[in-house]
Amino acid sequence: MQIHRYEKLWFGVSLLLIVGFIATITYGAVGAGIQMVGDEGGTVDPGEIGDYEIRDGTTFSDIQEPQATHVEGDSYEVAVSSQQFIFNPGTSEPIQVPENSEVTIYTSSPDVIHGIKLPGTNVNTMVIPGEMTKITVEFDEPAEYGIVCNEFCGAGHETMAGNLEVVPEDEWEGDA
Ligand SMILES: [Cu+2]
Repeated sequence: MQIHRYEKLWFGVSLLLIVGFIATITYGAVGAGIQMVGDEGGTVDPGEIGDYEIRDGTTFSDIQEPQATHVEGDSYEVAVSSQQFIFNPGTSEPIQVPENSEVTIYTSSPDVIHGIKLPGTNVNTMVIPGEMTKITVEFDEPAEYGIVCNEFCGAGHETMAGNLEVVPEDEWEGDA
């Protein structure tokens, strides 16, 4: 069978494109270190997120402080209420974590759907009333990050923002 030279060429080019598409999708899914937020945080009564049990004997409200709570080694935890139209903590004073830490953020909403995003990190997820969102992020060096809500959540949505400070180890005043 005779196939025209150009037809062969286009056949080759389109095959290459398909392989390219599959390669970029595969890279995005596994190579770039992007993880989906799981549902292991479980559910929570939106009216009582403070009572959510982080682990035995420690509730959400116990670690809902601007200064991250030390767990063990370099792991820390912080609980944030994402609500109309603040992050508590985060908005009125910055969340503080030490450098070289692995921080697990627990967040939920007592009212409507919000988002939590720390530009420049892997933190970017929805915050849904009734669900506890659990996300882990590593901070290797001192820095300041903004926190923004990226789900439209009402009339004050555009003001819903906060800050997170990664404090140098020698200036860290919390537990280590
Ligand atoms: Cu919001």
